[in-house]
Amino acid sequence: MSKKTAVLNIVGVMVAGLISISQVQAANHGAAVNVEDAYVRMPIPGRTMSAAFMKLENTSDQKRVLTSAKADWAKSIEIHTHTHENGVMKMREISSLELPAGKTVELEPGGLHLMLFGLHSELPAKPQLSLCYQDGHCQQVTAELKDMRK
Ligand SMILES: [Cu+2]
Repeated sequence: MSKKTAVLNIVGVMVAGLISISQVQAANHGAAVNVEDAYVRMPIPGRTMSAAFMKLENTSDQKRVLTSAKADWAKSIEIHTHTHENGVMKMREISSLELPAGKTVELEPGGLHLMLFGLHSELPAKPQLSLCYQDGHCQQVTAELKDMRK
């Protein structure tokens, strides 16, 4: 490879890098959902199931619909809600979660939550997860790992 070709290759890689960064920024901007206070509840020792909670603020003037979530430290993630049936509280999976324009939807213990299945035994201190919306946009979220027994 000549010196000139090598330089051109490097420039090519740099341009490709810049394009992918701007695509990520565009995707985040499109999402227009502010995520606050995101945390993953540390599972009970020996368990591989837990839940994640957060506040989702839709700052846009259009409703947004959360359809899925994924993380590389969990086998699968479901959107859950709680319902009361004859005085018994039950969890139920919902296929999507609507975020009305300009409103904040809270995922909190006893209510809406992200149910985490197949957790890795070592969870990162700041678990990252990806929230995906109906329009195909996905958003990276950094959560805290919280030990609720403390
Ligand atoms: Cu659940």
